[in-house]
Amino acid sequence: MSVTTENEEVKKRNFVDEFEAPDFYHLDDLLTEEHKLIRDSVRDFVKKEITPFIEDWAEKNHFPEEMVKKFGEVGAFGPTLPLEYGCGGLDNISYGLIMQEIERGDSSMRSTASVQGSLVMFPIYSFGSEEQRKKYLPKLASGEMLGCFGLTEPNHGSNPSGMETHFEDKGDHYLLNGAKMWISNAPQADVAVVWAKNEEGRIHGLIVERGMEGFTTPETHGKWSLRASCTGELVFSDVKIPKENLLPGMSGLGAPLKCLDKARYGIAWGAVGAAMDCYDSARRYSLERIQFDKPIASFQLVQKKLAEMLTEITKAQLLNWKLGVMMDNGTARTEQISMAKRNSVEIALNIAREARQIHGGMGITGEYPMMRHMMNLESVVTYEGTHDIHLLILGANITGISAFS
Ligand code: TGC
Ligand code: FAD
Repeated sequence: MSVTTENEEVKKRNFVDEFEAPDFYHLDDLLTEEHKLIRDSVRDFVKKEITPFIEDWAEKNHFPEEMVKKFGEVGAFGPTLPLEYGCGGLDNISYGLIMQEIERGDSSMRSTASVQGSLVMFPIYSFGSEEQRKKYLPKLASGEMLGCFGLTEPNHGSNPSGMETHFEDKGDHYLLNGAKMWISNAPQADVAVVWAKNEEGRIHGLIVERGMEGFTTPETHGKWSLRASCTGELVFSDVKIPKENLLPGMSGLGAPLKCLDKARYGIAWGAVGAAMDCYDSARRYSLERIQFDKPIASFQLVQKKLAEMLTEITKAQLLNWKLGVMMDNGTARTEQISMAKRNSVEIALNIAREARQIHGGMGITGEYPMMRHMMNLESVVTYEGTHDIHLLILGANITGISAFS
């Protein structure tokens, strides 16, 4: 995107990605050499493959399909799943750092990666048969296949237990009917992990493949958010599902919620990446922009904004790191993940707004990333459990009283 402005210097500077990550409390001291290597290689990848193009993709509402293979090459899909399936075999801190760096580039790109890794590969690995793992995981890890995750329905968003999508046992196959809505990657996906009820009303995961008769994926148009991600519906009209496509390992709402734990953890890191990008842009702009014969960085009100942004980023980085340690030793609870997802998205949205203000009028243009991050974060604050749903998950844990039932 190009904006008509006389300030050619500011324009020229922004053709180069000058991002410098804030690390005020030396989080690097808590990372291993391998963590830093992974983080730095994904950071370089984002500077080369995402930030030079993202404004254009977002402006044109374009999902760059070629990124799917590239994400596979950089190891962004299923990084914590075992090497034997072509995955990364990494720990959860590495996974978090990868999500942070990708979302520093753009939330749409992180969405593509986290849906594939945490919501498609993770359930196939955790609840799938060995045949299903071998059939799908290597192709999903390499980006040869793209997947999507169908939980939300037109009438059931925050309350997925009410889902209407259902399947019947027809002897040698299942017959699937219903519809899912707001599904990331759907229009381009080769394969969908779909949650549906059986005749007894028990929720199961089914693997639905593109090309199955009666299965369509209409695209959702008119989004002002996540414009470089494709979103759509999944429509099932008497779709015959082979019996071997049912995920045998777990049933009940707990199964998709387990996947959401993994994905929400990734979002907690990712949203901090978006916040870091906005903060860094504001810091650099404030040092260059002269008003009243001084850099605007010299004004106390601008310094206050920057100091508060850095404080919130630092707190969130430390929260995420500790949560990652708990994910790795198996002690992280859903409520702790809710707190981190909720906190990261809230601080990122606030920081995007404050950073936008520091850029003055220039802040509303595609020359700078804040408006794009801000619009993206309006989806991030809604999907994978809205801000208020996460508050109520915390509230139920604090009081022992669920606000849902
Ligand atoms: P509730 O009664 O609390 O729980 C139902 C059953 O599930 C069990 N459970 C869990 N099991 C494993 N892991 C977890 N984290 C679990 N949390 C709960 C629970 O023990 C119970 O088991 P059982 O055996 O007793 O039946 O369920 P509820 O109906 O009251 O709902 C709870 C609520 C509202 C918190 C939950 O449904 C929720 O999280 N709603 C938000 C929906 C949501 O997050 N949707 C996300 C859709 S996917 C998406 O947005 C992808 S965007 C991706 C991108 O582009 O990046
Ligand atoms: P609703 O549930 O209708 O909520 C509307 C409002 O009511 C919210 O503010 C909510 O907090 C509030 N509310 C609801 N219940 C309560 C309550 N008990 N107490 C207080 N307030 C309440 N879903 C998938 O399955 N797969 C995907 O890949 C996927 N990708 C998405 C991509 C995008 C861009 C978007 C926007 C959404 C995506 N979703 C996906 C769906 C997403 O998870 C839902 O939008 C989200 O869970 C909220 O559901 P809803 O939109 O139906 O809102």
